[in-house]
Amino acid sequence: MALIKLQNHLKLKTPNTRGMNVSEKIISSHLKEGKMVKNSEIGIKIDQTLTQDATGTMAYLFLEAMGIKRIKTMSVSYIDHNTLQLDFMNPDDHIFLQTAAAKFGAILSKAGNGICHQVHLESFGAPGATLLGSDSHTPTIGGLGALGIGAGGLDCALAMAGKPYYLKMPEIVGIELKGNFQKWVSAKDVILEILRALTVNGGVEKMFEYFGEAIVNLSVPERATITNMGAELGATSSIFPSDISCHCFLSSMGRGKVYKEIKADTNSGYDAVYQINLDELEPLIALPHSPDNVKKVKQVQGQKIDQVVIGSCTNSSYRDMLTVAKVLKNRKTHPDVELIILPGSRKTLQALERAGAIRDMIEAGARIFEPTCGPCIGMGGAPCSKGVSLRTTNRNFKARSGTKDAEIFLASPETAVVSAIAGKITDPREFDDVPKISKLTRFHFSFNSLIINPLKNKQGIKIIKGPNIAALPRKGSLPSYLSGKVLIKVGDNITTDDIMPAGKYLPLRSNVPKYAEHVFESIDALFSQRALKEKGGFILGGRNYGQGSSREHAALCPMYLGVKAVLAISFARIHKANLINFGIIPIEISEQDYKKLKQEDFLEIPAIKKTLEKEQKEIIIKTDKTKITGNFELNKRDIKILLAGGSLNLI
Ligand code: MIC
Ligand code: SF4
Repeated sequence: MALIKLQNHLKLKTPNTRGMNVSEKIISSHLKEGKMVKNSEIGIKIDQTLTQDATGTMAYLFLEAMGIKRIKTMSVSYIDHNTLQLDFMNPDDHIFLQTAAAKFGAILSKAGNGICHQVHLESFGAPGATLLGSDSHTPTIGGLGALGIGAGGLDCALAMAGKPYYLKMPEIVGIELKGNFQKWVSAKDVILEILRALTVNGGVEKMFEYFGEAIVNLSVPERATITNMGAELGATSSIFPSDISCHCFLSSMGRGKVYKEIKADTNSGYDAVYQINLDELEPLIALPHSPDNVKKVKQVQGQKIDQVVIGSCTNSSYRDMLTVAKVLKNRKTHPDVELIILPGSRKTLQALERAGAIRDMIEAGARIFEPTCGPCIGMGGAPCSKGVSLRTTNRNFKARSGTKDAEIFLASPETAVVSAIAGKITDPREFDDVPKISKLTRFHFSFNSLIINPLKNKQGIKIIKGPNIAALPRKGSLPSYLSGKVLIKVGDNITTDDIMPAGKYLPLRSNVPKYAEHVFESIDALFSQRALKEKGGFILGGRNYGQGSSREHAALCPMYLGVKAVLAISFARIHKANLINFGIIPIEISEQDYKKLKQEDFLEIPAIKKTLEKEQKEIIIKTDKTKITGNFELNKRDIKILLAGGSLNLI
């Protein structure tokens, strides 16, 4: 066990006697509303936003519905999740995004330019800035000392319109890194160790800040691997200080000018502190079907694999790719293994090409895919039936790869490449010596025709909407009384992938009525038909309901089907905000009551409107046989939104 909790170490001293840590410095310099008191609501100014094609079409439709003329933030609209263009639907989304970016004044990163988080790190991120992204891995930017937060597209649209972003002031957890990595151990093993110890809901309402003697040796892309997968902990964000490493990285990208130092004051502290001794860390691996199902690689060594995928926003940097290429040089991938490699950005791809790394990969038998999300989101590269795929991605939820009965393991690029050669899961420490890789101090830049900057004059720009871009569905304000059946009862840690599958359905992201046909499809194929037949009803969930991605379709499509409230033991942060934004009431219930209720039960919530209007915390829910008490964890603003039937109605 490399991670330990430190008692009474650097704990927060009283606010007026201490300095600030990095998270507090950034939050306080952006604070618009509220006080930095743990768990109370704050509103912060957003400097930059990021959207991607799978969530971006909605964000821009919301901007249009709000009547916004020109956005107020530095915003980049990325096309990276779905670039396969199997028919008109996907390219129509791309054209919509390109024309909407031009109209509203956002930068467009076209299909093929790379994965949003990797490109943002390389080309747009700035230490000390706030970045709101309609993608749960937006905290990747924390590797550069910026505050990145994932949210739904509607919240991003509001930020683009210049509104503050509201969140609960998180608990700030310090993670001290000390010692040195053993050979073949890397950043991915750090975050897998944290996931092993703290689990997928261990970060809810928390922000993780890294410090300690070992961080000087970590480059920005290594730090970004760690902050990226803070999303898998359910954390609000994760961050490293901005120091010499950031300066080197920004200079190598030709952006040294945006560097500024941001370090924690020496008399600052954290709400809780953990320590990881890197000397004790071993290569780790997450087993199917959850990123926190972590074991030592040596415990599963020998497991035969069919596929290895190296890439995704977690591990697709030049550093990771070059390491992989060096290992592959003059070697061959195992004949029974398909090796797919996706560099994270076109810039990285170009640098690898110049370094001869792509040649080494190709000669070893790797398939090189375009820099996109691809197999990570089930958009191509699916494993065979019952296939075993070892990936450097960040999520291994069941069916996410596109193959329902496939088994996905998550590990570092080092473990992945060595296993691709061996044909089975292999502890890389049993391999030859670690290849030496030298840092690239300066990336070569050619004109990037895949980045389109907004024109100053937007006269004559028309947003083009193909037939797949459907109108936004709306709902009325909250009625005084709710009733209906429990349409489905699900267990703990239900992901937004379970609620709203992505993969082959990504082209339907701009078409809510069509996409809604697939709600809960992998758990219960008849859900959407039943919901429509019953004219809506309730969803019953366990703990951490809605973990994972930021996709607001997991709220928007159930809303379209008439879902009125979700009763769950607890909710994941982004999904809860999305439910509220679309007028679906999140109601917390006890574990005992959860056990009492079953699918098909008829529920009545007689006084819903009055109870919310009076800001009461509890509500009586009647069932056929009994009564249970539901709880609201809502603030005044949430209540206003719910009474109006969603954020758009309120605006
Ligand atoms: C994911 O990794 O699940 C996604 C696809 O990037 C999502 C966003 C989406 O569903 O479009 C995320 O992480 O928020
Ligand atoms: Fe794309 Fe996967 Fe990263 Fe989501 S987790 S942004 S799908 S690469």
